[in-house]
Amino acid sequence: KDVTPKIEFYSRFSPSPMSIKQFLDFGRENACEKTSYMFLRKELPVRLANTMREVTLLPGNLLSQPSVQLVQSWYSQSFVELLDYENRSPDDPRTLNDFLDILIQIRNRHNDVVPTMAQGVIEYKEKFGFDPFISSNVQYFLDRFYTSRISFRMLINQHTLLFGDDTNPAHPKHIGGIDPNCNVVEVVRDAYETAKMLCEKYYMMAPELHIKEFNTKKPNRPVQVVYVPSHLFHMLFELFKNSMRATVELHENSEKGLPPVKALVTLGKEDLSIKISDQGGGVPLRKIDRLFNYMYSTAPTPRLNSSEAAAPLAGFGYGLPISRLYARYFQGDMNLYSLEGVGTHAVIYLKALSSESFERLPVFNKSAWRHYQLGPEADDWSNPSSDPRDASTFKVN
Ligand code: W6P
Repeated sequence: KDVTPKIEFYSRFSPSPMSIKQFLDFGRENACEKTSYMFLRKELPVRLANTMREVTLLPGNLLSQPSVQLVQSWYSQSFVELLDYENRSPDDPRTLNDFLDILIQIRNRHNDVVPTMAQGVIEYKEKFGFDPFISSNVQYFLDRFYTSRISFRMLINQHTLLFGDDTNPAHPKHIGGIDPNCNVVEVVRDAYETAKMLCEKYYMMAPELHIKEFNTKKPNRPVQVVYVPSHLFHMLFELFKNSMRATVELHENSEKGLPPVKALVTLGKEDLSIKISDQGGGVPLRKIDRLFNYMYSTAPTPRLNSSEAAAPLAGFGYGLPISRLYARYFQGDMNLYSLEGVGTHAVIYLKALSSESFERLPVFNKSAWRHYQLGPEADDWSNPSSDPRDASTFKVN
């Protein structure tokens, strides 16, 4: 059955962003499974269709790679399965149960989307090499594609956690995946300890952690936020792995031991900020963008040293770019400030208020379409190797 007209139909709707506050309010006040069902049976196909239309704009040579085709087939299958519910009444008791099952099935089908797309990029690079136009398109596309995936899983997780059988016994106060009183320092410690175990396993040592906390709203109270702890953990774990690796590799033979990794957690009126600082020697500014570049950081090509690439603590896969997407997903951000020769500060910004943390979602429209035609921004700055093209022209002989 050809579902192209349905994809076209649903892709004409823009996704409806939810705020964390809305997720919370909906989950708390006698959460209604029928309402959730009615919302999702439309919203999930809308988000899938927006993404599926955008996939087709990828360069043909990338789109045709087997891994990318496989991912596309997962999206089609899930889209078709959701269409089943277009006309199924929420009052039929089987509908809600079937819907729950199908959501779990869809979530599992999409578990390996990230490594499979990465494989597609590797396949492309092996055949066609690194191309700045393609890289810019891939960057634009994957940022949007993975953001859409994060949002899709957020919606599915809320529904299955709120209405599935498994009421989370470890976290009875959580509303689905959201902790209304997420203690940030606790997540920082947890992510640090997890990274530390990996670090010790491979290097037999790990830097210590020093934490400071400033709550300018309620001094002397721990910094809390309404947030998805698993997202915060994901970002912090990635940053700690990077900081630890840099620290150990620079200092492992030093007599003074390892300089600690430092965490600073601050809460202001608008922003909740988390800074992770290391003294791992830093990264020159010229190379910082690469840490967030999918095409650059995926492939075997830029990996100079295969023993380095094999180190599981390495990070430097898709960890950093995807961590930044998690931060941006609810209107935050993540930046790296490196001082070459000394070390790196990584800062995560989150919205302090749950009413301001709306989902930031890609929309498939004319403006998105234009990005794929344009490619990297036209070079309207001087090129040091050719400007002035020939100074001798201006010489007076
Ligand atoms: C480094 C490189 C890096 C990336 C991300 C976070 C921290 C660090 N430290 O040296």
